[in-house]
Amino acid sequence: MEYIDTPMNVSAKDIENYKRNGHVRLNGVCDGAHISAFREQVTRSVSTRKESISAVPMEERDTYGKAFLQIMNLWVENPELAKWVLSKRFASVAAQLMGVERVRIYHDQALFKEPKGGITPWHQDQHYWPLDTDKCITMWMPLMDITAAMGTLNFASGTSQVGYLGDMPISDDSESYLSKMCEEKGFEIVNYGDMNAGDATFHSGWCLHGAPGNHTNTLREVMTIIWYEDNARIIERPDPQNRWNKSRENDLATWLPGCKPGDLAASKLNPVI
Ligand SMILES: O=C(O)CCC(=O)C(=O)O
Repeated sequence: MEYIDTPMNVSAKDIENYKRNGHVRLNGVCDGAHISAFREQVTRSVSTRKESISAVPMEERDTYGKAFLQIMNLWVENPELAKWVLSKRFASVAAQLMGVERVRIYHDQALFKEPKGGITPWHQDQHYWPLDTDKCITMWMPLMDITAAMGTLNFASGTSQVGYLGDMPISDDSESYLSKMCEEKGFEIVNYGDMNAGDATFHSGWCLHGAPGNHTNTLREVMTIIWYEDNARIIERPDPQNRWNKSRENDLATWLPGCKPGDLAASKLNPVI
């Protein structure tokens, strides 16, 4: 079997840590012999997209614009990259951490933090996702060796078990409100520091996280992939828990085309792995 379709075994201790903290770091998820091929396909796809160049000077952008270049769902345009994004190796790690048999892909995104790029404000990813399950996970993988000074993620341990912390899209407001909340509630903040290309952190949809700015002159090249458990549904409408917001509506139209509230979350963009 090809390397990328050979499942990777995750230890019971790493699974336990993920369950407890909502995040975990695993080294060598893509090994040194293969990461350059993955990086080549990502950078090839990124270079074809207009979002990969910002003509606006850093100091004139808002906080979100300073945080990173965000280039989404690259796999659909590049069959060579699709082999990586839809690979069983990466998906097997996601499935083991969440304790499920099969996952579906939600979307991928390259997150390139530019030299002197700004902070990534504290946020919860699941604020944006219309998925009626807590079993959602992101793999965050540097495509090059990176130092903490380039902006490795900060995680607030245990927030994944608390769930929804407020209607907070990524913004200056989410940064100030959620950092104050972390202090008050005493959530431990973990940053895994320098990482080699192909190491990865995994965090759950409700795990509060952010990142410092990129204090170096080097572009931080990171690829992310998001999966959720197979058989998950889209939140009903009206929702007794009142979970609908504008971001979830946009995500439903973009990443689950043709699906409606209450349906299985299973559009043509979400193959099972
Ligand atoms: O790369 C970053 O700075 C932020 C990443 C992030 O928020 C995510 O992958 O969910």
